[in-house]
Amino acid sequence: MNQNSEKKEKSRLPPGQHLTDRFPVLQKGRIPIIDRENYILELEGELDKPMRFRLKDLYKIQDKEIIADIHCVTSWSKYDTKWGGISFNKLFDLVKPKSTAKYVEFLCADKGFTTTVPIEKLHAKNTILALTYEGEPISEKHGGPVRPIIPNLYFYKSAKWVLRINFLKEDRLGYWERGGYSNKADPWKEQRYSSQD
Ligand SMILES: Nc1nc2c(c(=O)[nH]1)N[C@H]1C(S)=C(S)[C@@H](COP(=O)(O)O)O[C@H]1N2
Ligand SMILES: [Mo]
Repeated sequence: MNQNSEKKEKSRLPPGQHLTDRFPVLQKGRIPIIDRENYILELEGELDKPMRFRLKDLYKIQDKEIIADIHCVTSWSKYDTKWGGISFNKLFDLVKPKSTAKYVEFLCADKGFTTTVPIEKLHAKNTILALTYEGEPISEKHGGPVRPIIPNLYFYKSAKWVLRINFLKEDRLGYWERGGYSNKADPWKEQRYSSQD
């Protein structure tokens, strides 16, 4: 590796992170098992057209694949993870967020887990509502059947096992955020703890 490419590799890793080839599994409690046949995703809150989707209907509207580096606040990063699913722009075309929709809250099957992001974070072009990982339906342990992938923020914002997406006027702290982690969660600014917000 010449000096230039070494420098490039380094700048790809946010401050305080180290690279792993594994794919660690992290959640607050047990892995919930979701019945994919009867799964329903609800989009509600500040929307002109609140909607419910069955899993097979979500598969029909897939429009995007991303290859993303992911960064966990516990300091591991993994390069080039490949996810497929639905761009949030496409979802927004369907449910039509009102101008009052400023934040998006994800509510999950492991009861009590929530996380919220400002709506504009979901417009980033490397951000999707994911259904597949490396070409296969997302496994149970990695949050299947449905999870957002938001690589620009620490990975705790990429909620696993999402059942409801609630569009909010005001921000609302999530599970790890109430527990002392940053609500901003930008790995490049190393926003790890709520004391930094
Ligand atoms: N529903 C739910 N989503 C969650 C969590 C959780 O506890 N529950 N943990 C978060 C954290 S801290 C991380 S690092 C990633 C881990 O995702 P992975 O297990 O696919 O690596 O999921 C995030 N999403
Ligand atoms: Mo994490």
